[in-house]
Amino acid sequence: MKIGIVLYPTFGGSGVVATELGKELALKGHEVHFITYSLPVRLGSFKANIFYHEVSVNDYPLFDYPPYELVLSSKLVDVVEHEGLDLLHVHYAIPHASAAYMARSILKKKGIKIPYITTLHGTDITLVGKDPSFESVITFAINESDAVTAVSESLKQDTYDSFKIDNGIDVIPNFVRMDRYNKKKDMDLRRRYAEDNERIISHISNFRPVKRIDDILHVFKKLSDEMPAKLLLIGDGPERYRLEAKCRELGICGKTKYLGKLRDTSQVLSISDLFMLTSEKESFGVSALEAMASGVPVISSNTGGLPEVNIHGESGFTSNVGDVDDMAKNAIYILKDPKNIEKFGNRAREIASGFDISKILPIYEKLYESLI
Ligand code: GMT
Repeated sequence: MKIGIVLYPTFGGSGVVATELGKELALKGHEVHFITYSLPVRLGSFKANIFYHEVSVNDYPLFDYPPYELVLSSKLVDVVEHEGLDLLHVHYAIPHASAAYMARSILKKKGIKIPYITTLHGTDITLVGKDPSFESVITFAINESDAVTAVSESLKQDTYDSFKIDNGIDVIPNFVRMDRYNKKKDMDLRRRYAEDNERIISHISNFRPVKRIDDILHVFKKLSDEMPAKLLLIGDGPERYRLEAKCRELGICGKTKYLGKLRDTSQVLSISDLFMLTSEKESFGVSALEAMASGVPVISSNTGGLPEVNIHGESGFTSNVGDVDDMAKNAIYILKDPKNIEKFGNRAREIASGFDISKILPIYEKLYESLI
């Protein structure tokens, strides 16, 4: 099949999932065309069957707001027509679903039929989408989609609760490549960050307020009062300055390291003893799944789709949003006993293997085939 993938090319979860999906489809022999405004960060170097079409918006003095969605729609028309695509798969409803709707309508006038699939990722529904200034367009573009998928049962329900949707929604969970997360613990790397007797706790995100990283700092303060530990924060974003100030306030700066944005997180996960994700909202939590695939137990909030990934009492523990006492209690329980780290870690990897790409890719392929 010839598949057009529209995505945000950044470190955000939806972009990562869309890029990894495209790479896997290409490996299986499909022709994949990424259509977005810059090279997707996870795309890496040249790969067979993969093509990239850049959407660049010219800046005219008249425009206070350059019309990205219109330029994207025109680009979709162009690529579908000239590359002979079979379908468009758009990740993140805003503005990709409405751009795909526009492109499909234009192409219909030209006698070309192109279905579009919209994959909902989370904030396009739970945060941004709920903004009344987007609502009617989102509802329309979702309802018009030839197929709609959501990355968790929880997100599917949120979508039905928040919008007037009369279209079906298939849940196709996010995935992981297990073989990429089976790295052996590199002791030299580990010793760069921690002494042998210290536990390593890690977190990966885009440092937005919805991640509630303050809670991680509070939990870390409590657990590091009880045992030697280091906290590794991977990623970057708007909360960074405030978090650094918070670290100073809590007196944990010497034990906290900011590693910045990493393209490949498998190494740092391989040296972690515990992963934390304490979000206010989280439709799925790909970073938690990647930690689990690395055999790392997870302490998370129980919001959104997180309990569908991090199974309470098995791969780690889930707590109510903001309940830092409960999170700290659970983290200490796991970290105090190396046997617990191993037991929860092994189960985490086992659960993650249920989300291996080999299980999820055929579901997408089947959906594509049903539409073309
Ligand atoms: O989590 C973010 O802030 C990024 C966001 C995105 O849109 O890229 O991630 C969302 O999509 C990911 C991939 O499906 C999910 O794993 C994340 O849980 C989801 N984020 C939220 O729901 C907050």
